[in-house]
Amino acid sequence: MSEPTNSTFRPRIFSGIQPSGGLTLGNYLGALKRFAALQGDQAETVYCVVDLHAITVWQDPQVLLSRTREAAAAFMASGVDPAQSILFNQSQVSAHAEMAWLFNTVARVGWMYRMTQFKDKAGKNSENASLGLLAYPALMAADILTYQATAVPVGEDQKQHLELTRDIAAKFNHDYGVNHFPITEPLIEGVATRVMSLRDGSKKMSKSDPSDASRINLTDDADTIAQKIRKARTDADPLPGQMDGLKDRPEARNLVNIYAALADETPDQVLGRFEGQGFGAFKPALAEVAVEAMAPITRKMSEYMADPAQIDAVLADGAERADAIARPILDRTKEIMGLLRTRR
Ligand code: AQP
Repeated sequence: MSEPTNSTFRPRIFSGIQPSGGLTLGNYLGALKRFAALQGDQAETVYCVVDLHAITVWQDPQVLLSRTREAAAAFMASGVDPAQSILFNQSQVSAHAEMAWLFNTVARVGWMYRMTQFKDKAGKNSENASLGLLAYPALMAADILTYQATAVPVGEDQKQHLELTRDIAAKFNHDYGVNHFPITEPLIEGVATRVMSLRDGSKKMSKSDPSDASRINLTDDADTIAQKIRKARTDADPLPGQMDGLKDRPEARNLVNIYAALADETPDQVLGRFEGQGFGAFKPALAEVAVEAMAPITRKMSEYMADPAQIDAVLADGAERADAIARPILDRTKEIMGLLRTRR
């Protein structure tokens, strides 16, 4: 059996975001902004609010409902157009959960224990973590491969899970002697693939970080954004003319990267203008760029959130369209595995 190549498959992009908290600037720059930019290219785009992933850690049911709608609003406010892309929430398309079970039989337990996100999230008390948190990457592989997606735009933190998706696809293809799943390409591009916490340059900006000051939320108003940037941890040194000079200054590097990503410039272009200046000059300029970029998104999000019925209609339509792609691929997967199909 020759190795499958992605040219065997129709170009299709899949990605998702968990409604496990309010979305952040990290989600915007690492994911949402790029999701919007990939529309209308040659590939079909399928985007998902992954609520089944969110419940791998406890979620208040009422809060989860509203965060799911808020995440959908954030997709649309960031430029994901439901006419150009399929936008839905994961739990409405049962093929994801069914495929995840099939992949639980393909993936190996050792693969799951190696995942750094599991180690980080389960912490010292891993015996007490949900089984879902351990199996999370098999569901993520299912999200992607149920659409035979050929490419997945993600931030750097998801790279290891993407590699596991490729391992599952390759093992399935090998074990059953088929070319059924593509070996999905990760699209980890740009200067903001890993936006760091504003309080600690060694930690990723994350929606579930207990410190609200560590992140910029997509719902923060202009004053809050400016205040968080003003208080962001930095150092006392002036800025160099090039990124090489920021190797050992993670907080400074992070703020320059954020500026560059928001302004659609390279970090060296940004530093070219601020060389020799300190954060007293840089932070107000960054706040201005951030407010200018984020204010329209925050405004559109609250407009969408004012009409939850409209969001629900978009998600219902997206779920129908997603199901129409996913169902035949799932059925074929079951057939390949020898699961008897008698209902038509
Ligand atoms: N800090 C980040 N920088 C760049 N990209 C990021 N992403 C998340 N944080 C950053 C990207 O956003 C997409 C959706 O991620 P997710 O919501 O599925 O989960 P996550 O990666 O675990 O994000 P969080 O914010 O850290 O969520 P919690 O706190 O619930 O774990 C992915 O493409 C991710 O790479």
